[in-house]
Amino acid sequence: MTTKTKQKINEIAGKIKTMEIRGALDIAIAAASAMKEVALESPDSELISNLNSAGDKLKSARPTAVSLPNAVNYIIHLAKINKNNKIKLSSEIEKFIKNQENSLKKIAEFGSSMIENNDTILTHCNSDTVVEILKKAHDCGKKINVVCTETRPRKQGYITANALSKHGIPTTLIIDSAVHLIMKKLKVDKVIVGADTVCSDGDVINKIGTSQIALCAKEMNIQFIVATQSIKFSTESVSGTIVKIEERDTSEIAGADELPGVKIMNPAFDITDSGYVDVIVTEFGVIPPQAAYGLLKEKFGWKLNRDES
Ligand code: RI2
Repeated sequence: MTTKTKQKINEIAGKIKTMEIRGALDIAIAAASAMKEVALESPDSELISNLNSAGDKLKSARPTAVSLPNAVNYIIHLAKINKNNKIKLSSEIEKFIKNQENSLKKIAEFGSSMIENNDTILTHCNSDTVVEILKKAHDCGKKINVVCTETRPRKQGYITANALSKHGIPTTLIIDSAVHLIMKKLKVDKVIVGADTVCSDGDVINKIGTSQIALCAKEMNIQFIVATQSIKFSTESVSGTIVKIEERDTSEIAGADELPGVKIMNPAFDITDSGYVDVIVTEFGVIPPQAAYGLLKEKFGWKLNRDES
């Protein structure tokens, strides 16, 4: 790998780590684009080893969103079957990236059709996928109100609230701990959240706080919807591998001298049991969480049937 490409990989991995590039889909697309550069500049004899080392660097940037290793592993798979044809390899990688972008539009179609006129919808963190659904529902003429959680400690809820408000959608921002109260007070009809990883048993890993919201929704009989591309389905979970929950730096919560002697924990994600998820909206349609394994088998057959990682 040339020094320039190495630097580029380090730069993208660094931006994913610091969350300058964030959101489970965006990190997958950024990694795939970086891998394409590596593929195009590598001599045939070094193609796979260069992609493996770039892929390892990118995958280590954030451990929880499985879209990242799935994208990297798929590019390596494509390189193995097109190793003597760079033009074909390049166009296959482009196709993969385009498919991810198109999947967002399909999910917006499926998801927005589930929204009814005058619905009040609560969302958590910032998911581009959820934002697309809500914008689409609004563009179709449905009157909706959206409640966004602040999403401590990084406050990604601000990004969601800004995007929706700029799009003309009535939006309310609340602190994370107000969810239970506001669900009752504003008569929330649906919760729609994104995902970082979907396990083969239908459990959903998403931004910390999601599982508490799911508990509240269950208690109040509010529909809990997850919107996600299939790239976030975890093939490893089929063989029982547990997804690692990212622990981020405690400085995101409090300064080193603020609470002397106090241990601070900063897990970035949590697991919502499939029993709390009503449906998962994917680019292939709306499925119950119990259908996650079937989708994995059908769409990731290349990964599950052969050892290509
Ligand atoms: P899209 C985000 O993770 C949130 O957990 C969000 O729900 C998820 O990625 C999916 O986002 P982070 O990068 O792919 O903020 O739908 O830690 O944009």
